Amino acid sequence: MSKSYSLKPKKSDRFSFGLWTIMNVGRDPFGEATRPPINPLDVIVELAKRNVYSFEMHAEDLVPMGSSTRERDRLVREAKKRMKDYRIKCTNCGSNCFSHPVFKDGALTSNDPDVRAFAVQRYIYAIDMGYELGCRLCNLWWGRDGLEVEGSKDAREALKWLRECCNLLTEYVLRNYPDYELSIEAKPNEPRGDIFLPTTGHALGFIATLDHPEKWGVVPELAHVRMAGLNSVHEVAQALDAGKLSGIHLNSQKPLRYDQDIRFGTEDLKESFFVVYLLETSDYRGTKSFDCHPHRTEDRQGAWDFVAGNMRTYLLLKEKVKEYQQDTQIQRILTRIRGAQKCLPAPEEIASAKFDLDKLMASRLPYEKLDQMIIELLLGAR
Ligand code: XUL
Ligand code: MN
Repeated sequence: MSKSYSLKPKKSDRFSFGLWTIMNVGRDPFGEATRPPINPLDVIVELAKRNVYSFEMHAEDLVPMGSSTRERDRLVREAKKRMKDYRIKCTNCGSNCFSHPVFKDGALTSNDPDVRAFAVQRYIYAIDMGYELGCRLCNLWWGRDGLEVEGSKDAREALKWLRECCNLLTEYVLRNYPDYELSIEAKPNEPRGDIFLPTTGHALGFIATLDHPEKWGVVPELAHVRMAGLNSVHEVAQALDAGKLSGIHLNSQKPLRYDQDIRFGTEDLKESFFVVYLLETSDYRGTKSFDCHPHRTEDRQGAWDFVAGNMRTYLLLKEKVKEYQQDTQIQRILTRIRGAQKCLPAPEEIASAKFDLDKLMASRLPYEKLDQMIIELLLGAR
């Protein structure tokens, strides 16, 4: 079946993995680690060997919090050497402002201004490190910025604090690295009961209120969308429509559950297909980054099977996109359904127009047929 499919990842596919996805040791809230730890420098090399284009990281994935400047410089030097020797880039360097207990009640929205300032300092640290590694994006996932006890924070105040911190980071970037960009990765909950700005749409609305909205984009994550029971295709489409898709986190998730972060495509094949369709048919030129982790039943080798599987599924779906575009029956139905698209006339003309509702109601929309064709295409039956 895969005879004519090209399923070997190429640098030009622009695949990416978070260092943290491979460094994941299988720990969950109810169980200890099931895999031995792996050094981030080794992850960089192993990803590169598999033709992965880039990695994403939190500064703390490479340089643990509390490291000396000397140790930081050594690790950054070592990372740069491997990146050059093995040809792999860093395309996002954020900060882990969620693991350390100082962030137990939030980072950029802690009620304590010193904690908020410390979080800004951590993001600045990440931006400096990213720049040194040739990266030009700092993606903010503010996992601790939320609450469980509604009265514990004033939600309007929290938004003000987020805005203040985002503006400070923009100011820093504009002064020091004008070509650097920032982005927001939204998530509805976990680890907090509720996280502020729970969806990409919320983030886009918020970005419009910043001092320099043009410096900010969004990084939708498919699993985060599905955790809220929403449609990941539409979320990515809105980011593209706004010209703000800075990156994407591809993975999979059973809807309305805890954050499962499973291998791309496994739980939501049709939605994944349409996300690939969007990415491949738009002017998006960013990375296709996988943010998930191997099942905790896997050992270290299993983590590399997981890496290969994510990329292979994407490439398969990309082949399916080609087949979808070349399928004359599917395209004929699409033309019939969408063919009558035209701009609406002036509102005054609309206001006085006569509509033949019987005729409008009578038109058949062959969605049963279309959907079955898509299913059969994905199942390899067309
Ligand atoms: C958490 C999540 C993070 C961010 C990076 O759900 O997606 O791993 O992508 O901080
Ligand atoms: Mn993510």
